[in-house]
Amino acid sequence: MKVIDAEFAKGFFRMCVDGFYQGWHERNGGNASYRIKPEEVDEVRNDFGNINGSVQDGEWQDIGTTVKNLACEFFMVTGSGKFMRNIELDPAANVCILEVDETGTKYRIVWGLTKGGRPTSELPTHLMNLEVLKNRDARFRVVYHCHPTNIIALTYVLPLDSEIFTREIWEMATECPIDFPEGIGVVPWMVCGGREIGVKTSELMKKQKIVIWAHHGAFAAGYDFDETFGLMHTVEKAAEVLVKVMSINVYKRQTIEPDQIRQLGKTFGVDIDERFLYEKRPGARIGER
Ligand code: 2HA
Ligand code: ZN
Repeated sequence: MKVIDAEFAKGFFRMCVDGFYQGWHERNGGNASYRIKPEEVDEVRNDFGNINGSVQDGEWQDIGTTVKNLACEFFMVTGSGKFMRNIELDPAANVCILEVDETGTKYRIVWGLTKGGRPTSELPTHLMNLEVLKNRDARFRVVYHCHPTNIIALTYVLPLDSEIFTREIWEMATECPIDFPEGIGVVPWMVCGGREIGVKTSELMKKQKIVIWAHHGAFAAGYDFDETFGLMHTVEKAAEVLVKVMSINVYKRQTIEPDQIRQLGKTFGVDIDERFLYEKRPGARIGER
């Protein structure tokens, strides 16, 4: 089967393009990765190395970090400098499949990037996240990074504190504590595109599946494309509500209270992390404890 006809590839392309239409991928902003299942690799293996007559040289390159637990696995990832918008028009030119070698330090491109290029600049972060997530629960396969406006806006006005961010976002939509009961991770501003920010992000991905990069964007992880995109969409929607609430007033007249969040946990059978259910002092403004 051709890669572009495979269900996993179609799901990957759709997630990227849907993000563009949400306004989360200006220019070449954002990137995505998917740890391909062995049976899916088998389905498309005969399409590797030859796209429209353009044969990838398949040279091994340094990842820039070590991901031993991903050795010999295959990944679909977006290309560095490529625009998500163009994935709709020509997926094979903007996305690639790469293979990680048996040491977990090198990769080679086996499909895609037909007009040249390299995998996303955030490859170290993607692979380190996928490794941590695989160790946590092998069903995790998708990591998605985008630049959602309201989430980014909040990183200028809320303390860069995971507990406060989570709590304020949770209060903005009933589904939030149910969808991400482990809360939101927050990384302070750092230079992107390297190993250091990847280490920091993957540390948080040991427990959480949504991590915000201050003044930059967010990373979401999930078992499949719908779950991952849906998680990002849910957090960004709640962030939009919070931006509107904060635009009207610095206080809330009423909100979803900690005991009500606990009730949600019981009703829906999810383990809500008590860390985020701190008592606020009377008269606290939004973003204060
Ligand atoms: O340009 O979003 O974080 C791609 C990015 C880098
Ligand atoms: Zn980015």
